[in-house]
Amino acid sequence: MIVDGFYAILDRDDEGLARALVSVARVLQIRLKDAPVDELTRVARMARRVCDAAGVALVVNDRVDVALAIGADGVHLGQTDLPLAAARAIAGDRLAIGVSTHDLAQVRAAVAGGANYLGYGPVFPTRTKANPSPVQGLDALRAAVVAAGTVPIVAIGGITPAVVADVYATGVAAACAIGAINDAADVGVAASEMRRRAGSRSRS
Ligand code: TZP
Ligand code: MG
Repeated sequence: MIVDGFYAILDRDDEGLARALVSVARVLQIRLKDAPVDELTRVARMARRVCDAAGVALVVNDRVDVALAIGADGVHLGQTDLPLAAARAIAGDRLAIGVSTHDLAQVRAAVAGGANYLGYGPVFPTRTKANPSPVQGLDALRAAVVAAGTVPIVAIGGITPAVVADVYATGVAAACAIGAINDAADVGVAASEMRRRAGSRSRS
């Protein structure tokens, strides 16, 4: 799975939103924090269909079992989810494994543990995540890119069309936004605006 450009997160059971997101993203993560696992599985199958039609990679948040069951390309793990080594023991090379990181020690540990890509943030203040880690800023993001070496970093947290070019300028492989698109009055318009401001880094 190649992590590059714009990385979108589907945070609800909404096929229209999924279609808007895959029109700009190269990777779509499904992240339903409050859904029971049967609902996550059902919505992930919908997302799989939408991603296949668009040629976009699909990542499941939190659940290695669901990711394997629905034929996802990857799984995304936080610092308190199944540890990376345990996930790798289950998934082998069938899934790319992404790990959320919030400081340089976590970046180094995830790289040493063989993560395929890293999330890093929150780069800016966010209202989307409950109990977010401290805001990192662009300088810390740049340092994380250096520390990660060849492992791609996805920047997350408070990213809007207005700052997405500054985020790419740090050297990250990808940028991710939830609220700036998903919570917009018109998600199609918001996705187009993100595409315009992300320039060549979005799907064209
Ligand atoms: N991890 C760090 S910040 C964040 C996650 C899942 C939420 C990002 O959402 P938004 O709306 O793009 O700030
Ligand atoms: Mg998690």
